[in-house]
This record gives sequence, structure tokens and C-alpha cells, in this order.
Amino acid sequence: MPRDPAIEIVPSVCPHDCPSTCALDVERIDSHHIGRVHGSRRNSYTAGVVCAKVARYAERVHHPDRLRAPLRRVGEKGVGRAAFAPIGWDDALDIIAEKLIRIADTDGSEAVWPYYYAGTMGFVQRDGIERLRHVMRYSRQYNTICVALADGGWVAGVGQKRGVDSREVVESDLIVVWGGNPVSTQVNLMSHIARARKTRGAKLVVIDPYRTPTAEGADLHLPVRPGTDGALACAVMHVLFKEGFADRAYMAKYTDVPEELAQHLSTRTPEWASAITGLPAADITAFARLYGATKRSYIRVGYGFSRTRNGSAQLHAVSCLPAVTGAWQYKGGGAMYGQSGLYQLDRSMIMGLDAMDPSIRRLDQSRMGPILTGDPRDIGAGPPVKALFIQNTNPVVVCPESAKVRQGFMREDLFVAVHEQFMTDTAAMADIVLPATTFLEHDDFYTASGHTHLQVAKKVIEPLEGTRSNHDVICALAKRLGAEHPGFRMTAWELIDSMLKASKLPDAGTLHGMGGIDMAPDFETAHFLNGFPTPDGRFHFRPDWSVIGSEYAAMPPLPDHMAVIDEASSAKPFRLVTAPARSYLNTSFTETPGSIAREGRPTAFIHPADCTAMGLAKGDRVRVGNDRGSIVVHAEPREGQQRGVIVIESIWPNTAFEEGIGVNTLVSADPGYPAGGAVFHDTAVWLKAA
Ligand SMILES: Nc1nc2c(c(=O)[nH]1)N[C@H]1C(S)=C(S)[C@@H](COP(=O)(O)OP(=O)(O)OC[C@H]3O[C@@H](n4cnc5c(=O)[nH]c(N)nc54)[C@H](O)[C@@H]3O)O[C@H]1N2
Ligand SMILES: Nc1nc2c(c(=O)[nH]1)N[C@H]1C(S)=C(S)[C@@H](COP(=O)(O)OP(=O)(O)OC[C@H]3O[C@@H](n4cnc5c(=O)[nH]c(N)nc54)[C@H](O)[C@@H]3O)O[C@H]1N2
Ligand SMILES: [Mo]
Repeated sequence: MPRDPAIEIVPSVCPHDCPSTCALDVERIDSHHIGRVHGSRRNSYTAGVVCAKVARYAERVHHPDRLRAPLRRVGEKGVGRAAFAPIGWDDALDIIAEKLIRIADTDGSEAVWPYYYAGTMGFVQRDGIERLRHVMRYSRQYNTICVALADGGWVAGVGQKRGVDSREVVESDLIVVWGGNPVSTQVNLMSHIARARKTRGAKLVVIDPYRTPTAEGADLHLPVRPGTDGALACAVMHVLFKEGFADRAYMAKYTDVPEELAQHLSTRTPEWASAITGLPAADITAFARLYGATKRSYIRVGYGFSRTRNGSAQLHAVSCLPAVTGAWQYKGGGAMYGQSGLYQLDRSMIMGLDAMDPSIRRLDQSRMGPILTGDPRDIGAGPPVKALFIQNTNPVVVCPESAKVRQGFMREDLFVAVHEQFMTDTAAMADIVLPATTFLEHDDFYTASGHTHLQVAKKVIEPLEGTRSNHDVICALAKRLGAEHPGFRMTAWELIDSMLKASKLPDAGTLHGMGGIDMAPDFETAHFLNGFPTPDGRFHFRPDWSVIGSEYAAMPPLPDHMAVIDEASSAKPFRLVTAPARSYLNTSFTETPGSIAREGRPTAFIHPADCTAMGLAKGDRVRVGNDRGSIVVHAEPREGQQRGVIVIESIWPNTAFEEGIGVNTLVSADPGYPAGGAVFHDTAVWLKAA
């Protein structure tokens, strides 16, 4: 869209929970209003591209439903706005502080559980809650809802969370998007892939259980059965070894046990994998030949296929492919899952790590349902959780086992305070709701997962009247709680500055003026040509899973299909995937009219033959359920997925469902192997007309 030269453009950074962390150019209309938001050209990864929902951010920041005053609940839980009455900031903070002090006094400090996630990815606003937690000796949080399974699988083989720069895909001849949907979840990657296709005739392969918009545009789409990518990767490697595509010299120099791997894979044939993945053996072989014959092959490893009980094993198996062909050696070759390991930042001031006591219990964020309902596996001998203070996340919607989460939140003896921008389903359960600023109204700094820049952003407009930033709220609470730490006496900008100084980087003002700093390492380092960041410098086909997680004994010693998934059965014949919706970002943007209009209503994509067999037509109401509960959605027959697979794009507010609590009613809170992690795409369900 052409820009009006009369409109002032102010730099910013998208804070939302997404690999792209886009550099933004925001149209500032006046000190309180923005116009369009553009992807900036100052960042060579963003490269002028931004997703549609952020381009329309004026809809969100100026939304009439933004929270504008602290609220105290005077009616029933879960009703929403009508159940709350406005109160002053001092009163609201006093009530929260008094409650937390009283609960800690009677039940012990571990009865208080500050709870947060990445609604903003800014380090100051997101992680300041950790400083308060540690100083107050509140229960710790084990972060498992997003990357735990994928991180474990990647680090097992490669050694560190980094890989070949995504911008290098413009020099690739084959790009494999494995278990990700960048058209929906990180659109700028698609502009780099499009360049490779246009200038080099690069091929795009997508491996995903359904025909996503990314798969739609690909040269080849392999609609694998959910949770079987480990088998697919093994069969691909079987062909690579058998047909001479394996680079033995590379493996001898850079990997641990290539001969053992070759031997192990000899029985993992395409026919073997076909029975597990549901893909024709010929398609597996064809893909393996394409991959093996292309030196400059780049795998963009997504999160999707890690969100399953065997997710770490699956991700590790896929990460072995470029180590077999030696694709790592070539420009445009190798793989990338995330770059966060590149940023070696000293975050101790922001997170109060000096005050952290590792003997304090750590609760698994994805098991909020079991935890709040007193599951002894989580609570052990410790006190029940009696107070939650929540920032940047909407657990009533996004956590597995929604029925249990809801049951927990309904407890009369649980005190809940939520700091939010909107009256989310979680805020509606709170005793006190505090109104929050957006990224346009506060300062912060950002790293990225999908690229290599460190960026600093200043507020673009004045905070909406009545709102306060996370940092301000944390410091105000600290004062009332008697929490002592230098971080509570600093401004957000001073915290950014001190972190940068401690990390030996330019100061905040300089970095802001530079438009960020690219932390990309040189070619040799990025491609692991000086060795892999493992103890012996080699890629590990045979990982030491014991350093990844406590359930290591269950892990396959070499890449394999790990048969621990929630298999379909005659009682539950479908496997459910709850993939991200394009116009929402988790539950954010589920309030903006532009996004709601594009998403319509909760829908189940079902294979046309399954629809015919069940007498279902487009738009019919269907009930989807399992032992944990059921929900009602509308059927949509869809080609491009296997029979027995259903997909409900997410994450709709619970209130969007005609019946049932929400999509995560169906998802289990079982921890994935070996270190925990939520299993959002690993669910067996039944389906019937409703
Ligand atoms: N079924 C299913 N469930 C899933 C997933 C799935 O694929 N399927 N994905 C999972 C994944 S990967 C994730 S990461 C989680 C994410 O789940 P959430 O963490 O709940 O997701 P978000 O929508 O990113 O952010 C939550 C809230 O943060 C608020 N927020 C944003 N900025 C600020 C701020 O500066 N201050 C305050 N106080 N609040 C702010 C937003 O208004 C929003 O309501 O969901 C998980 N749940
Ligand atoms: N528009 C939009 N953008 C987002 C988000 C969003 O909700 N909406 N969420 C943000 C967040 S928090 C994150 S973590 C990222 C997630 O970004 P992605 O890497 O895209 O990861 P997932 O959300 O897990 O799902 C991606 C794809 O994995 C597929 N998948 C599921 N199970 C399997 C499997 O067993 N095998 C294979 N091969 N594929 C499988 C799903 O069908 C889906 O298309 O995106 C971020 N960006
Ligand atoms: Mo995520």
C-alpha cells in the first residue's frame, strides 16, 4: 500500500508471540493515534513485509473494548464485563498485595504462583514478573507450552538452538517446510522463499497433515499422519543411505555414529514408514531422492510436529537429514528451527536471577488444570496454589484440559489477579483485573527466533488513559509487598540499558538509533563448519537424552518412530490437529473485527470421504469429543488430508463455541517426552453429527 509522505513514520517492533518479530514502521497520526502499520525495510529479514493482522493494528490498539480502569469482580466468575465494577489503581494494587501477603503467611510463599507467557515477547515487560517471583520466593514456572518439546529435540542433535540464517533460503534449490505453516504464522519467510523460487527455480516441499495455505502453494505436499514424522524422516534417510546420497566423508568428520545409524535404518524402509505415516511408499522415495539429489537443501523446521508426545524424538529425527547428506556445508543448505541460542544476553537484572532459589518448587505451566485441581503428581507435599497473578497469557483458553482449568479457576479459595489489554476468558475469571498498555505504549527490547536481530523499541503513542505497563505494575506491587531488588527502582529504559551493558553491547539509545543489530555469525559458524556446539563438536545421531529430560529412558536411542502417541482406535477413530488460525495469533486478535470476519466460526476440516461416510455436508454441526469432554463445531469437507485426520484451526475464545468449553477441552495435559511440553496436536477423538 502506498504511504502518505505527510504522515509521520515511527519505528517499532512487533512484540507478539511469533518467530518473525517484525521491524515495523508505524504511521503516527498524533500523540494518541496510529494509522497503518508497515513492515520495515530497515530489517533485512522483515524486508518490508508484515502480516495482515498487524498491518491493521489500529483496530486492536484503539479497540473500544480495551480495558481502561482496574476492575473488581462483584458478580459471578466467567460472566465478563457485567460482573465487574471499576476501582482505583491504588485500591486494586492494595487488594492484590494484601491477598498475596495473607496467603503467603498462612500457606507458605509457594501457594502464590505468578503466571505468565509471551503475549508480549519484550524482555522487560514479559520477564519482570520473574524478578518479583524470585524475590518473594513464590512458586516457579516451568515453561512448556510452546517450545519445550521442539527445543529438546533440536538441542539433542545440534547442541544449541541456532541454525542457518533464514535469509539464505534465497540461495537454496530446495526448501522443505516441515511441520510449519509460514503463510499463516510467519509470512515474511514466504517472501524469501518466493525469491528463491523465482530466481533459482527452487522447489518448495511442505510436510503437514493438512493442506495449509503454505502447502497449497508448494511443489509437493506430503500429508503425513500427525505424530509420524519420525518414521518419515527415517525412511528418507534409509533411501539416502541405500541410493548413495549419504555424504560419508562429511559424516566421518562431523557426526557421531554414522555406521550405526546406517545399520539401524536398514529396516526403516519406505514401506515400513508408509504403514505408519499413511503416505504412499513411492511418494516417500520420491521426496528422499529430491532431497538427496539437491545439495542446497534447506529445512525450515516448524513447531507443529513437536506438539505431540513423541515431539522431541520427531524433531531430532528430522534434524538428522542435513547431517546425512552434508547439506550443512553449502550456501543455502542445512536447517533452521530457531535462533534464540545466538543471543547470549545477561538477563539477570530483569529476571532477578540473583534472588532465584532452585529449591523452590517449579510448576509446569501446561498442567495448570491438574495443578489447580490439586493433582498430587504436580502438587506433591507442597501447598495447593491459592493465588495466581497473571500477565501476558490467557490460560483459560490456551492450556490443555480446559474443563479442569475451568474447574480450578472456579475454586472459591483461589484468588486471581489478571493484568490484560482485554476482557479475555481468563480475565473474566479474575477477582481483580488490571488494564495493560500495548507495545505501542511502552518501551522494550526484542530478540527473535526466526531471525538474528536484536531490536529496541520506544513507545510510539501515549498510553491509553487508565492503563499501565507490566513493568510499572510489577514495581508498584513490589513496593507494597516489600520486595527489594535494584530492578524495581529502574525504568524500563534503564533496564534495557543495563542488560545491554552487562551483555557488552551498544547502549539502548545507540541500538535504537541503529535500528537494531544483526547478531548473525559468520558462514562457518552458522553452518557448523567449525564443529557443532556439542561437547565433542559432532552432530549426534545418538543423543544423550539424559541431559534433555528426566524421562530419557523412554527415548529411542537412534532416530525412530516413537510409538507413544494417542493413537486412533475404534472408539476414537480420528486424530485431531489444532493448528494456528491465520488471522488470530494464539488468542490475540480474536477481538479485532477484521480477524473475526476472516476466520468466521470454529470449523473442523474433515476428509470428503469421511464426510460422505458420516452423511456430513459443509456447515453441518458436528460434535467432537473424547474422555475429557466434547465441543460443537461446523464441518468443512477438505481435500489434501488423510482420512481419519481432522483439523480445527485455533485458538478461538472458549465463548466462540456453540457447545463445550473450548478446543483445548479435547487436548491432554500429559507431558511430552522427555522433558514435558504440551501436546496440542496429539489427540484421538470421536466425531458425530450434532
Ligand atoms: N489448541 C491449541 N492451543 C494452543 C496452541 C495451539 O496451537 N493449539 N498453541 C500454544 C502455544 S504455541 C502458545 S505460545 C500458547 C500461547 O497462548 P497465550 O500466551 O495465551 O497467547 P497470546 O495470545 O500470545 O497472549 C495472551 C495475552 O497476552 C496479552 N498481552 C499482550 N501484550 C501484553 C502486555 O504487554 N501486557 C499484558 N499484561 N498483557 C499482554 C494479550 O492481550 C493476550 O490476551 O497457546 C498454546 N495453546
Ligand atoms: N497467524 C498466526 N501466527 C502465529 C500463531 C497463531 O496462532 N496464528 N502462533 C504463534 C506461535 S505462539 C507460534 S509457537 C508459532 C507456531 O508456528 P508453526 O511453526 O507454524 O507451528 P504450529 O502452530 O505448531 O503448527 C504448524 C503446522 O504444524 C502442523 N502439524 C501438526 N501436527 C503435525 C505433525 O505431526 N507433523 C507435521 N509434519 N506437521 C504437523 C499443523 O497442521 C500446522 O499447519 O506461530 C506464531 N504465529
Ligand atoms: Mo507458541
